[in-house]
Amino acid sequence: MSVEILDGATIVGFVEDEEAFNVCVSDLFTQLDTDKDGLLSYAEMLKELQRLRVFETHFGVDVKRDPDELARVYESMFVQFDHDLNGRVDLEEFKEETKQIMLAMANGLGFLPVQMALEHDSLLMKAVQREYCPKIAA
Ligand SMILES: [Ca+2]
Ligand SMILES: [Ca+2]
Repeated sequence: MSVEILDGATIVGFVEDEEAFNVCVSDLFTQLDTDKDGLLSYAEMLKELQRLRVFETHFGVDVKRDPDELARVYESMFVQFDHDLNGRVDLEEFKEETKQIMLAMANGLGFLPVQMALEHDSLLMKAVQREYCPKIAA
């Protein structure tokens, strides 16, 4: 974890740089796909869903602590990714939904830069690094 300065424009710039974004998302997908079958199950997605939810809590969107309710939150997030509802998230679904989520984050952030603790392998960290180290995108 490290604390970085982030604003909406940084995220939008990252998402709109299709090549860099695709590489980063594919990379994350491969990392999450622990059994290497090319699809993400709910269990495989859980780590990423928890990470996304941390972001939501950061903005006070929801603060639920009841474990049953949390499980429902994660399940509904998973269904959001699983566009064809076959119980697995493929790379296309993952890319599409990640893009939507990141754009929604960018909207939430607006133009005001905020300080945020980011995990090193998270997409948001990649968005930040890309801005400061253009070599990563190349
Ligand atoms: Ca898998
Ligand atoms: Ca699916």
